[in-house]
Amino acid sequence: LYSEKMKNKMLAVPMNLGANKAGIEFGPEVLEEYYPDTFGEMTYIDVEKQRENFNEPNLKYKNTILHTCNKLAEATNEAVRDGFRPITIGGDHSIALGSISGVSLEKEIGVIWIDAHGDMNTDESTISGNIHGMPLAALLGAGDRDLVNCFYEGAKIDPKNVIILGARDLDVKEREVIEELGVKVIHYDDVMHKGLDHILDEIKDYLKIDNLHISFDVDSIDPEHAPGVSTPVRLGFSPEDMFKTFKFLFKNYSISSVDIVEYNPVNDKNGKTMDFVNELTEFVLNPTV
Ligand code: B3U
Ligand code: MN
Ligand code: MN
Repeated sequence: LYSEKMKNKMLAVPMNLGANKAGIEFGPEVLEEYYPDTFGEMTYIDVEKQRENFNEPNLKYKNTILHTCNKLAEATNEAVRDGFRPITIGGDHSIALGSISGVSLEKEIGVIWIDAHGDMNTDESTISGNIHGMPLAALLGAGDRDLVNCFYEGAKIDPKNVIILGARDLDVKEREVIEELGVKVIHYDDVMHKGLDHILDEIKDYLKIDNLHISFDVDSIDPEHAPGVSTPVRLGFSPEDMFKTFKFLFKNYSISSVDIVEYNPVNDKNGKTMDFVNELTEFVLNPTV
């Protein structure tokens, strides 16, 4: 086990404005109610509504999202300085802009972005205008300046230290941003064709960095097993494959920090997404490999 046993700091961010969809904001409180042993110790980062400029339809709710991400970045930064591993429970994926910015100020990190989507849009490439489709691009220095300069100025991570894993729904112009920045994408197609073991070897060969942040979007999982997300995409990882992937990551890297985002209890069926999120979080809190 490469990752030392670390104390965890659980942060909850009931954000739904990045997805512009109702339901995701209830994720943390539902998890806390049903699984108090896992989620009972979370510190909430409240979403305080800011005045918005609705002349920016390509950056919906930017001011409130940025305000929240700055507060979250303060919290993850303090956690890292105090020797904790920050675990951020969403909320939609826009909050990764904050969680990662707080950590990257303290240490150089790589990022594995496990997602059906790329979240590599900019305010120019986006179709939806939803900021949860943009955080990875902003962290790499692309797109709206205010997003790029969240918490501190400039890019937070280096494209050579980033992998998008499991993509199966990329926008056409988003693909151009990915190409321009040179970010490695392992499409879900590749996982199906090559097999997970081969893919994990490929990750190990590519990501030559000690400290790794895992940004996990629940919609990376097959909607059959995790329907409780805001934007389901057909196919995707089985829960077993994801546990195997997490074990591999904790074994081979020093995991600095983790996000678990986009769980939407409103779309869940029989609590199966909630149960999965609980199990995955239990593993993250107490990893055994
Ligand atoms: N790429 C689309 C869809 C999307 C991104 N992230 C999620 N959905 N969850 C967009 O809106 O940018
Ligand atoms: Mn995402
Ligand atoms: Mn997604």
